[in-house]
Amino acid sequence: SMARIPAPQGLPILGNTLQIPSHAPIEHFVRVAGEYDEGIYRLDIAGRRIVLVYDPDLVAEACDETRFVKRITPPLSIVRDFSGAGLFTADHGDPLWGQAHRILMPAFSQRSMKAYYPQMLEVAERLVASWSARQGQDLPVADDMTRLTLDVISLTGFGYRFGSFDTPELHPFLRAMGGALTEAMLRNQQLPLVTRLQPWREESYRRDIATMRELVDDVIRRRRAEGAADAGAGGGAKDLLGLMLEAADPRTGARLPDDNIRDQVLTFLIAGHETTSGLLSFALYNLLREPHTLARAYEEVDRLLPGDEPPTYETIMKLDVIPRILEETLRVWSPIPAFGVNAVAPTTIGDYPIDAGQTMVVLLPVLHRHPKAWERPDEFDIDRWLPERRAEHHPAAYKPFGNGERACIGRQFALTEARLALAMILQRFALSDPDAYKMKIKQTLTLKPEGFTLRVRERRPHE
Ligand code: MNH
Repeated sequence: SMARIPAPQGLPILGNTLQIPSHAPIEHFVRVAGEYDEGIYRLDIAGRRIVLVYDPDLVAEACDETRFVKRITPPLSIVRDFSGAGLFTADHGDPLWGQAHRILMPAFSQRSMKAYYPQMLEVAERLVASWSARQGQDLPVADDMTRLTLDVISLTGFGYRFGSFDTPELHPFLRAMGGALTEAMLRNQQLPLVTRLQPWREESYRRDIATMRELVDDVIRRRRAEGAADAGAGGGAKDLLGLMLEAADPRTGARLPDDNIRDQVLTFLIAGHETTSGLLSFALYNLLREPHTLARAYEEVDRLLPGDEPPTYETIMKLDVIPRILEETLRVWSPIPAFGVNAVAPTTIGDYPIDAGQTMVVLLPVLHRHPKAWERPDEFDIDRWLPERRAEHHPAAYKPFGNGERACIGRQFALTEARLALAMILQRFALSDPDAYKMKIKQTLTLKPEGFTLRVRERRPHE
């Protein structure tokens, strides 16, 4: 027998639109989830119906790719205004997705991570040098992690230097990106009429998109001027941009059209840094609150990286405590808090009927702390990620990188970069948080801790 999907009461036409705080939609969705033990509920937002799922058994069904696929619906259809048919915002079945995916896959192999390592290290050294020069000051964690991750993806992917640690202000690209992502989030929850009533927003949205596009054109122009032969220090023609400009799709023989290359460059500039920055910021937040785990991390770093020498790729791959800190951080604070899939045909999940085309939103903060899947879900416990305990995990209760063929292509890249950055921070610095920061989430589609600062002191002061 069929059950009814529970739903909070809404208004005629507006549905639940007015109940959603415009700058904190995810916090609201999580709060509402607390009222529905069913693990599923629906909302009517700005004329669309979405079904949110967070019971691990129901999520397992929503992750069945024979019945649910990624369709570009809001907010991703809005992000498409600037990222076009880049990998993130390409529709299921778009041939450009397959072409770009096959061309770029080799750039995300383990071998490629090793090839990027010297450049990752170069940027991580800029971070620790910058922190060393600012000992005792309040360091803006999310801003500095953004400097690190933006410079890493642009250098390894495109041979392009932002030089983010050279200036006290963040690069204009970041302000434009923050503005555009925030606007996409707001438009997702607004009737188009309301957006149209505020024409200045359209104007600044267009300006932000133009700023990002100009940067992308500059990245591509520089590479074309250098020529592929001597491009980039660490990999040249084999980096993301080199592959896109040179390589043909192994299946169809087709090359990527120029406008798609621009969409991909912007996609990677955004997707390739924003979330990893959040991961590192949340990881540092967790470490300051978990002295026992922090001590274990220092013990590991002191054992594997005893002197002042920068870590090698091989050492980074030997780490065990730090990667588990990252995995547990992605459980309790997933930088991407939700992803969407759509039903290909009428179906059911659990006892609930689902219409063809229905958008399902997998709500990660609730899934990742669901008592059906996790013991003591609110505890930060890196030993959940010991090999012997992984097997006990519910197979659908952990999705920080999304699902199936549309899961994150940059997972290894992010985890390699984050291991390195955390290891170097802990090798060099004692951390403190004299203001005892209280978590305040800032959402611009992705999540970050807002206003989080920490202080550092060299562990082995140089004479
Ligand atoms: Mn990433 C897709 C999370 C780092 C490039 N990424 C996704 C999705 C999630 C995600 C979730 C699926 C979204 C959806 O289904 O709509 N990504 C992360 C997290 C981190 C991350 C939590 C860091 C931590 N991502 C990175 C990095 C890169 C990257 C680093 C690039 C170097 N991600 C992508 C791309 C996609 C994606 C590209 C789209 C993949 C596709 O659909 O083919």
